[in-house]
Amino acid sequence: MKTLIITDVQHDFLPGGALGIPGGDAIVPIINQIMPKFEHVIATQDWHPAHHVSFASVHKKNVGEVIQVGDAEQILWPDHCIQNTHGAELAVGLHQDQIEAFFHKGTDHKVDSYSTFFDNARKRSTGLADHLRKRHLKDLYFVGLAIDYCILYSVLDAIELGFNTWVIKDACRPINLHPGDEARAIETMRSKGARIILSSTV
Ligand code: VGL
Ligand code: ZN
Repeated sequence: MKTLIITDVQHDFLPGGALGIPGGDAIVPIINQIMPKFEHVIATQDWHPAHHVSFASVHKKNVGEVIQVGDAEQILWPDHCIQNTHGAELAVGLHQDQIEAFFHKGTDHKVDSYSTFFDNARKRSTGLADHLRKRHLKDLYFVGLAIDYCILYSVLDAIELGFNTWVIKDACRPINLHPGDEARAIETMRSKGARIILSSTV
């Protein structure tokens, strides 16, 4: 059965948001249009406590700088997707009646989390994999933001966990912190076995 994973379609990732992604709002009608073609729909939310380790403000550094946190590199972002704020809510225009479960990531203030399955230290699971396995949901279609972070790392984890994985490219957008990040993300996902498709072929 086909499961749609709507990834981080939150106000802070839309144009005008704290970490606004160009064209982020343009994917909302596409997602709404294809949603009825899926038997299962799940949404994820980047869900940070205030003063999260990934915020440049916490370290009094500039957005985009990279620092060392423990043995991991951490890219510094603007304050974004703070729990229970408007910026962390799903886009107003997104149809929500078909969404059967919500999963939150980035909740530990000391560890960032791009994948919707595990935090970046791979210590904490969000529970998504168990949820899918219990229901025998094996075919995952990813849409949302951002294709070069959350989608990329979620897809790589999904493949490693044994799920069949598709990325609906025109229903995703990149941050493109470095030019070419989107193309590299797509190539990496494809080379690991993800199928990259367009919404018109779902
Ligand atoms: C994300 C940057 C910072 C994402 C989350 O979900 O793609 N990107 N936090
Ligand atoms: Zn984040």
